[in-house]
Amino acid sequence: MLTNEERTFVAIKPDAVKRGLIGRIIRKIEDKGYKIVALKMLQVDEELAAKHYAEHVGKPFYEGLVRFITSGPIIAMVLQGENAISGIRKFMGKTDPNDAEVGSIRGDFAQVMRYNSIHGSDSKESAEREIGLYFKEEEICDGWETMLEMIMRECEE
Ligand code: D4T
Repeated sequence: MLTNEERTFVAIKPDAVKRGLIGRIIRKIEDKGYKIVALKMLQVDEELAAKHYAEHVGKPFYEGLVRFITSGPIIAMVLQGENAISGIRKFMGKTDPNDAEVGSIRGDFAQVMRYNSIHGSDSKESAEREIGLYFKEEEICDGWETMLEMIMRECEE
């Protein structure tokens, strides 16, 4: 059994969708072994964008951020795994792609802060809130076993 299994919300942003990076980003997530327990493509409208980015209302970049996130479809996902919230944040790299480590998603796939390809929840509270914004409980499918879960079940008492 994983000792600190967490669920987190991840979105592939419109820049990455339009650049044809969906498959490559999901490939990295699957290679790492995170369990994708929900996934859909959707167009974020202004109402959903305002809820998602409520913490940024009033900041100078807010209007541009909403314009961007509503500019095309996103891929919304729920991922599950050991320390998945902080793990995915590390995996994504810093918010500004110029500071993001090479090998991270933003480090490898993005150049400009606003158009930084991927979003991931930054805390347990954000994860719960964001999962609830994008998914109904019945859309989350975790009743199956990843290879890592199988290996651990076989090797642990
Ligand atoms: P998200 O929320 O998209 O995963 O990004 P982060 O958690 O890494 O960063 P954030 O919430 O501080 O910013 C949200 C979103 O706004 C864009 N942004 C941010 C921007 O366009 N200009 C800015 O000055 C900042 C700080 C990038 C990500």
